[in-house]
Amino acid sequence: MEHIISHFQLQGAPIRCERYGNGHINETYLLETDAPHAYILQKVNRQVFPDVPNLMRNIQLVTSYLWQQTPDPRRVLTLVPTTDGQAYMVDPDGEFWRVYEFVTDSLCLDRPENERDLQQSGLAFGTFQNQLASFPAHTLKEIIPHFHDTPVRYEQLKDAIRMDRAGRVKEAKAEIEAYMAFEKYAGFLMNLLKQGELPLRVTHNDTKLNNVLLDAATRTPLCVIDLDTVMPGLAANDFGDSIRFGAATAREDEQDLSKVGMSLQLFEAYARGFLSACGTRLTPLEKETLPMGAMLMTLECGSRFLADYFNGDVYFHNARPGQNLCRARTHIKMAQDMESKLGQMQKIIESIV
Ligand code: ADP
Ligand code: GN1
Ligand code: MG
Repeated sequence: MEHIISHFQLQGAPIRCERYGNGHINETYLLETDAPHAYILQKVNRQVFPDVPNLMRNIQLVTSYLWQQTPDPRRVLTLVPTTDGQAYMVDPDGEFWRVYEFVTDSLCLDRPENERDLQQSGLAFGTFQNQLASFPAHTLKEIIPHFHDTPVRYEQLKDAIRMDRAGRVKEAKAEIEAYMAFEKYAGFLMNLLKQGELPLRVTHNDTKLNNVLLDAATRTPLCVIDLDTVMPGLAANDFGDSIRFGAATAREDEQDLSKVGMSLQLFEAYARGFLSACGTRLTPLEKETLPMGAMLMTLECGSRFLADYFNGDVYFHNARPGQNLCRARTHIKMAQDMESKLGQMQKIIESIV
């Protein structure tokens, strides 16, 4: 690790470097120096991201664009260059490492403590989308093709079932059936996109609550992080992924399914924050499709957890055996709850608009 750290232009000498955060993809460390100064050191997951140079190029383009609007290292994710001025280094094993400024006095939440926290995260992601509204989208590389193409994700689930690499399909017949019962919805947003009814925007694509930092003192938005998947996408998906995670009544991997559902109060809180920041930019149809975005992102993410379970847990970090199956179960339960609440969600959006 010392060899890797020595490649970056740091203030002070390193004194501590420990695993940090609850991300499912990258290997993240909090790195502290005697300056004193703190950094985030990350090994980028190259199984998930096969084209790290272009991923890093996207992040550089987006963060320098945001920096022009808000030149403040607590408000824009800030890359720390290597000693030879690069945005990342490659170690002898071919692993990619990068360093960010640690955003100090910030909160990263896995659950909102109250409705206001979620409203503030909505404000953060809505503002992010607003700030990137004029960003030249064509300069961004599509880092994971079909990332939020729900019908393709369903096909990937079916492939995983067919291959049954880990021999687990027999344990999850009921879950498979439940997901398949929702397949009829999968193409809803992608069809509107193909018909030219919905616009592509520069979106974050991974808008969960723990990808935004709030100011620890005021609990107001500081900085949107985890920019690996910034690409052209649909506003409803950015909205929906936040609802999937933040408006849930239980954790992503809750084992007691009786606790799992979507809270309409939290839904409303997020919608208020999000729409107050970017509502005027969205078309009437984009606003109308926000509830569907919530349900589809929940189904899609759940189908990805289930597929990963069948593939032998090769994509998402798993802290315990069966965690992916557990996540898939909460997500289908959430999607069922959302289906029954689509009308109420619609009314909430109309009341805000
Ligand atoms: P992953 O793709 O694995 O989710 P993230 O980039 O989201 O990786 O980082 C994982 C966690 O590390 C975040 O949820 C957050 O807690 C923390 N983190 C990441 N970047 C920063 C930063 N610049 N300042 C403070 N904390 C950060
Ligand atoms: C991953 O990286 P992280 O933990 O913020 C995943 C998202 C999923 C999410 C589920 C690149 O997000 O797509 O929605 O887990 N990121 C990637 O919690 O696949
Ligand atoms: Mg993350």
